[in-house]
Amino acid sequence: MPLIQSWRWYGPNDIVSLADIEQAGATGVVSALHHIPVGQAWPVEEIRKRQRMIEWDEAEGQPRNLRWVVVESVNIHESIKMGLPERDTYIDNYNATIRNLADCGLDTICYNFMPVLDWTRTDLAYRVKSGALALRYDAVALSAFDLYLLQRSGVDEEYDAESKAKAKDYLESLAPAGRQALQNNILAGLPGTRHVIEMEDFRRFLKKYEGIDSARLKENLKYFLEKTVPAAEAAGVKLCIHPDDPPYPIFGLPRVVSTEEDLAFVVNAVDSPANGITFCTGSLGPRPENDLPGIVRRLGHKFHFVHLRNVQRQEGGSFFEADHLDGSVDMLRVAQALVEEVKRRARNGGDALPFRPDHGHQMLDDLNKEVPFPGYPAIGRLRGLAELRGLILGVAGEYGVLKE
Ligand code: CS2
Ligand code: MN
Repeated sequence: MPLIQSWRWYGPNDIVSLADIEQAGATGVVSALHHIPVGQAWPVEEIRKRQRMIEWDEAEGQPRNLRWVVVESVNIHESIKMGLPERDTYIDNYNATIRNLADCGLDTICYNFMPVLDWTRTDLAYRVKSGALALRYDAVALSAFDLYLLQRSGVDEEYDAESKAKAKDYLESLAPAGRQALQNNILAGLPGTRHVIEMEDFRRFLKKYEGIDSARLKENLKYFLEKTVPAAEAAGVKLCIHPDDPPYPIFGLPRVVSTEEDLAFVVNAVDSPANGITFCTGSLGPRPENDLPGIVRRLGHKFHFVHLRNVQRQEGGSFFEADHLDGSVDMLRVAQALVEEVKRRARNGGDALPFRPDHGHQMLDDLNKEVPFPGYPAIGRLRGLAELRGLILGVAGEYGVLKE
């Protein structure tokens, strides 16, 4: 198999078991220590504990056919994104985590640089044609929240009269429970936790970011890279930044990892094999001008990790998560470009490239379950992985050669 098939596992609280992951056909596991507060160094013992859990089958007394291949994510403390004086302490902690992971043999670390929120959606149970449930981002719903529930300072000048009218109509169409659900959906975007940010805390964070524009955020990202990439390179670790989701500023917060130009800025900020990219088609996909196969061709040599997911673009910047081989992302051409990239690596002795199905629909029996982590039910991802595996093998002309 040209790319390593991997699967995100949230740890012992995940309703999908390691045995399930083996049955799904993945050999790589993507995991993180979500219980350690952002900013603290990850202790070696904790890392080893998780690694053993993943790789060693206690009941059978033998190794599993799974390896912890990517750490997703080691999150970045807000003071680093904001460029506060205490950032250096947090950067030291980050470097300690890098070294500790390296000591355990873990060499790929994914992170993102989105202020305050991670991915953001307005609907976590949007019914698609098949009857399955998907995550959706509705730009009108987001503006309704922004204008009339959050009531962010200065928000009034940011929307034109037409958008305000649409947002108002939308809000009025919602019952009180619907408004609450909208708020929860938007403020629940931290993968691996069930934590929903309180409105007041969110307002406080937004206030702290006043005066931080995209130029400043980029400077802060560069500063972070200048201090961490050398540590990563020395430890033999590859850092790989995950793009913004959605790939444009929201709530007045800048986002600076949304386009090919942004990705080029990151890799040029510090030129090192330790400074790379997590290529996520679902995050870059909502912007039609993002030429995904072209990005693979031009920047693929900097990829350390790949997320494959589709989005169906809708009017005005809205989108929903479509089936992996359906929607606006041309997954065939992306797969072709990725296969070219891994063939190039094979010729030059480069590293293997892990990918995972990023999100999946809630479908079949999973509709009867409570899925604790939105976007991460078993069956929709199993379907996604199976389709992507077939596509990649077909494109590579390796159908039937299921070897890593
Ligand atoms: C993930 C991201 O669930 C997802 O969409 O791809 O949340 C990703 O884990 C982080 O942004 C990476 O730091
Ligand atoms: Mn992703």
